[in-house]
Amino acid sequence: MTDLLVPSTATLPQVRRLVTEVPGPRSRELMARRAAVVATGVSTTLPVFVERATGGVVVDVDGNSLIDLGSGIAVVNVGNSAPLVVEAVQQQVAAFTHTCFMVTPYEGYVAVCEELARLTPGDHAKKSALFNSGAEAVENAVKIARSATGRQAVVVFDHAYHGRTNLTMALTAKNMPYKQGFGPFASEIYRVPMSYPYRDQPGLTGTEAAARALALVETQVGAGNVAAVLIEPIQGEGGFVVPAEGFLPAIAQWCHQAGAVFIADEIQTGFCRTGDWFACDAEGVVPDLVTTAKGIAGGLPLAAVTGRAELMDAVHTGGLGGTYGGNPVACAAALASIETMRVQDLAGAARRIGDTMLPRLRALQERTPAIGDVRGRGAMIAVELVRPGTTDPDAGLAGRIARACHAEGVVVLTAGTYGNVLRFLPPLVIGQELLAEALDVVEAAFDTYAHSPGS
Ligand code: PLZ
Repeated sequence: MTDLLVPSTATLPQVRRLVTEVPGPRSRELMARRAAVVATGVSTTLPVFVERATGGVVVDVDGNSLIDLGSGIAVVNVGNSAPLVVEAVQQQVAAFTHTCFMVTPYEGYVAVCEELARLTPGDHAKKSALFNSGAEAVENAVKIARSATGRQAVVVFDHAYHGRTNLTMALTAKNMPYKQGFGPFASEIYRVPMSYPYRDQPGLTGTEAAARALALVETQVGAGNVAAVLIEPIQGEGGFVVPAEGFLPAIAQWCHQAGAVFIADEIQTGFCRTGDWFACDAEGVVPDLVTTAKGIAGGLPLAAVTGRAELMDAVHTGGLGGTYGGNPVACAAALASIETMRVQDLAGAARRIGDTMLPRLRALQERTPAIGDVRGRGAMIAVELVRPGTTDPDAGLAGRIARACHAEGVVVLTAGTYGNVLRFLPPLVIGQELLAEALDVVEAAFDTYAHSPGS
C-alpha cells in the first residue's frame, strides 16, 4: 500500500533550511492564484504554501524547511503526519470512509468516547458526543447545558474565544475580525471579567478575581438563571491568559452551588498541550462538560463534548448529531493520536518544552523593555508586547517580530485582544535542538526590532 503514497514524510530532515527568500517564487505564484479565487475574508498568517510536514518542520513548495512553532494552531500536537496516525488513517480509509454514525454505527466512535471518558478530568460516569469542529462542540455543550438545566443564560469571559458560528461568535469576546458586521448575535450571553494577572490590579488573587466576576453574575443575571459558565482554562486566541491560581476552582465551586453547568473549553489547551492531558488537571478542577477538538485527532477534523453522564443524557434521543460528526477516518486518527501521546509521554514532552522556553524568554524579557509579560504552561507559551515603561499594547511590534521570524524560517503566531501577543505552540514531538534554534531566531528578531527607535 505504501507504494501508492507520496514519499514518506517520516524521513524529512528536522532542520531549518532556507533555499529561497520566504515566500519563494512558487509560493508567490500560488498566492496570486489564491487571491483570484479564495475569499478575502479567509486570512493568511504566512504566505507560504506547504508541500510536506512532519515532526517540527514544515517544508514549502520552494523547498524551504521551516521550524513549526504553531502546530496549525495547536492541532498537530503529535506532529504532522505522525506515523501511527498515517497508518490508522490509511487502514480506515481503505475499509470504509463514511456511513454516518447515526445510520449504521462503527467501533471507532465508541472507542474514542471510551478514551475521552478515561482521559478527561474526574472519575465520575461520563458520556460523549462527537462533532467536526471546535465551534460545533461548544454549540452543543451549550445545547446540552440548557436542556439539562431548563435555564438559558450562559456566562463567558473577557478575551474569550469560542468560535465563528452564530452562537459561538456571541460567546467570543473580540469584535475584529470575528464579529464585525456579522450580527445580530445570539441572546442570553453575559460577559464578565477574566482573571488576567498581568493586567489586573497587582496582588488580586484568583479567588478575588472570581468573586469580582461572580458578583456581576449574581446581580445582573441571577444565579438561578445560569445554565452554564463557559471558560477556557488558559485562554487561547485571547492571548494565552493564565488565570491566577484559585480562579478556576472558585468558578467551578460556584457553579456547583448554583446548579449551573461548568463547561471547560479545552479545545486549544487539551491533549497534552499544557503538560497534562487537560489544563484543568493542573488545579484538580473537574468540569461538568469539556469541549475538545484540535489536538484530539492529529490534524483530522474531530471534536467532542464529554461530561457527566446524567447531563449528557438529559437530551432527548435525536437531539444531538450531524452527518459527519465522529467520522470514522477522524476517529481512527484520534485513537492513533491518543496512543502516540500515551506511548511517547507527550505531556512530559510539553513540560520539557516549557522548561526550555520559559527561562530563555524570561532572560530575553530582562534585556527587552518591550516584553511586558512572559507566561504560559507546558508547550503553550506567549510573550505580551507593550510600549516600554507602560502596559500599553504594541501590536505593531508583535507583527514585526512575527514577520521577522517568518522571513528567517520560523512559524510563529500572534494572538490577544489587542493583537500584541506572540504565541508559541510547538508540536510536542519537536526536537530540543530544533526548538533551541527557533528560540535563537526569536531572540535575534527581538534584538533587531524591539530596540530600534520607533518600534
Ligand atoms: N474554542 C478555545 O481555540 C479555535 C481559531 C482560529 P474551531 N481556535 C483557533 C480562527 O481564527 O478561526 C477554538 C479555540 C477554542 C473554540 C475554538 C473553535 O474551534 O475548530 O476553529 O471551530
